[in-house]
Amino acid sequence: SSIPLQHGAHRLGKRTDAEMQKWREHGLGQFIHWGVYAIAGGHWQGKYYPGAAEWIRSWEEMPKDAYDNLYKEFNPTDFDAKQWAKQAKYMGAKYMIITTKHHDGFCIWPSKYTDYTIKNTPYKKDLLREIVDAYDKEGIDVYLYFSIIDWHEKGYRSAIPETAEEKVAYEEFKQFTRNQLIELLTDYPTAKGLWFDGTWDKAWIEQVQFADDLEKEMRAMRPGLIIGSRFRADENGKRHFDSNGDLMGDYEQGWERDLPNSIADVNGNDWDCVMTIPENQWGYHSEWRGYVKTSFDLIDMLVRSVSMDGNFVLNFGPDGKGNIRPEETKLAKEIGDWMKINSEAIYGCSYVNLKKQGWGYFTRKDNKIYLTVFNRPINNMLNLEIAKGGVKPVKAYFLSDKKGVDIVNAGRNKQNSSLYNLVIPADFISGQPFVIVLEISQSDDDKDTYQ
Ligand code: H79
Repeated sequence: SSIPLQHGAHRLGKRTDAEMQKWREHGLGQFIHWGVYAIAGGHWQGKYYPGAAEWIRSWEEMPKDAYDNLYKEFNPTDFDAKQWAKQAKYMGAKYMIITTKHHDGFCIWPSKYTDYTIKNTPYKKDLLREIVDAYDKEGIDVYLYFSIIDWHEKGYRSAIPETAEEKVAYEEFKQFTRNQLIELLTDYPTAKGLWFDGTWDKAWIEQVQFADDLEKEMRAMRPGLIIGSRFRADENGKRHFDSNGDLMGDYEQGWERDLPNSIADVNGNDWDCVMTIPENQWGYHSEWRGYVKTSFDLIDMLVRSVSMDGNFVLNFGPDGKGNIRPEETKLAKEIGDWMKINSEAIYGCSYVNLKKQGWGYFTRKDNKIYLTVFNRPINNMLNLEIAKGGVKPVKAYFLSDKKGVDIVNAGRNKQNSSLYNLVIPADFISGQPFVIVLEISQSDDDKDTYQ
């Protein structure tokens, strides 16, 4: 049963247009968090801030006034957009998301609606323009991250405005927000979509009609524009999914530093996972503490995302001078090295309805199923179980060198599924997760049933 909603989902089911299909096929993306918080690098006057570096302004030890003047020192003389884009290209990213404005309100483009922008730093030049141009040139689609929270803008409120004066100020803030979004879409016409954040404030959740109108306005301005589920709430304050449980926006945007456990968790929707390299640092923090993910971990998350029909977006936090830190450069290289050999199992691939196996993940494109092996069984046998009436294995081989892999037919089980073992040659050695391609045809059988 469904209740009538004025401001719920505008569409049921996935988008079917070419722009969204392209997004869906990306598989791997890059996130970049860059702003004046990169100057502080998670420290103030030598003191370590244990939170996420881009949140340092909210720290009690951080004088707000000092933070709001950091921009006067923002001069990223080492910044080279072409180099960033080349690195992302090598890693295998097909799209990137750049923070145009984080919660602190600092704009990396020269917005004409505030003075708190790159234009008034010693650097002066439009960072967003350089980034968009460089990534466009590499053929990497650009998406604009935009925070609705804006700690710098005077009319901004987190709580619902109460006084008449506050209400007027908040109305101005809403217009300011709209102006900036229209400005971004007008001035950066190649950007493919918007990635919203900071939309959980009570004040914003209440702006149901305004946000819905604004979303429609942005979409009308730019046919094909892609916006996730984090922009607006429905009239009952429901976010991401409306009061009927239907996804609002083009893809589910709730997987932040988290992955679905199984395909059941994503309900047939498009989704992205945005992931940090340390546990929770997006902007540059000069002192990473705690566990730092390895390229093995990240490739696992990438393949796992694609195996459940999602995109995996890995975050980078360049420093205040514009350098991507060596740890991140190394990981980008390692992921890129892996992608050089194995990206066929990623791009354009989707979920396969086969029983999950412990050795790794299935992905599929056309008549090829890719088995990406992370946990090689001691007996070198990869188990495969295909339900009755399912696809039929034709041949198997390594993606890297096309060397054949034997398929042993292992009969049927109680549920009448066909069982197979793919046999990894004992002398095959790999220091990396590896991919076996299984070519399939549609089943013609169901004759040789379980006896
Ligand atoms: O930009 C990165 C983070 O800075 C930002 N999103 C990523 C992409 C982010 N901001 N906050 N969070 C992530 C965590 C959110 C915490 C919340 Fe809450 C808990 C939001 C609502 C409940 C903290 C407590 C903020 C408001 C109340």
